Amino acid sequence: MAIDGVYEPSPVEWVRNQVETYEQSGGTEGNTLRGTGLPVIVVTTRGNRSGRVRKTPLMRVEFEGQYVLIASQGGASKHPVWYHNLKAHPDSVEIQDGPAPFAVTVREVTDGERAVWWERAVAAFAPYADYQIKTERVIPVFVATPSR
Ligand code: F42
Repeated sequence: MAIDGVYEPSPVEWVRNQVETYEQSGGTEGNTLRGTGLPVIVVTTRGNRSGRVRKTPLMRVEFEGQYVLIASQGGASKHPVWYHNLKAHPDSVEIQDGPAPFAVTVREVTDGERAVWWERAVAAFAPYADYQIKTERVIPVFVATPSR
């Protein structure tokens, strides 16, 4: 079921365009990170302050039906805003990985569980390791499980 509310596109043009292309093509276009050929998904969240619907492309890291979401933001010093959206509304989340979005529940993982998922993420997208070196924050890791 779609998340109710007003959709507020990203203020960043290339991110906004990627979401639009992905959605309009049913995931057949705009489905890789520019210049890499590596697959992306589109994650819908609810804004933790505005309550508006937000859409964020992230790398596709799937393992046995679950997805890992890495709040790396290129190794920036602050968490991306969507981190706070997921923490505030972990049950108002959808993933699009192909033609149609589906509902998921997310949880942040820590310690040993984080280490296992982090390794999977770096295997799929090696730059995550560089991003962790670049920043003093521990990059948050979420596991997203499809709702039944
Ligand atoms: N970012 C990652 O962190 N990890 C990835 O694996 C990743 C992959 C990726 C692949 C393709 C691609 O196109 C982009 C990719 N990105 C990846 C970048 C990602 O899509 C985001 O652009 C990036 O992580 C920054 O996320 P952000 O949520 O900080 O985005 C900012 C620019 C943004 O949209 N800000 C909005 C704004 O209007 O300024 C706010 C959006 C928002 O959610 N607001 C909240 C609300 O309530 O509505 C709260 C506002 C607040 O201040 O608390």
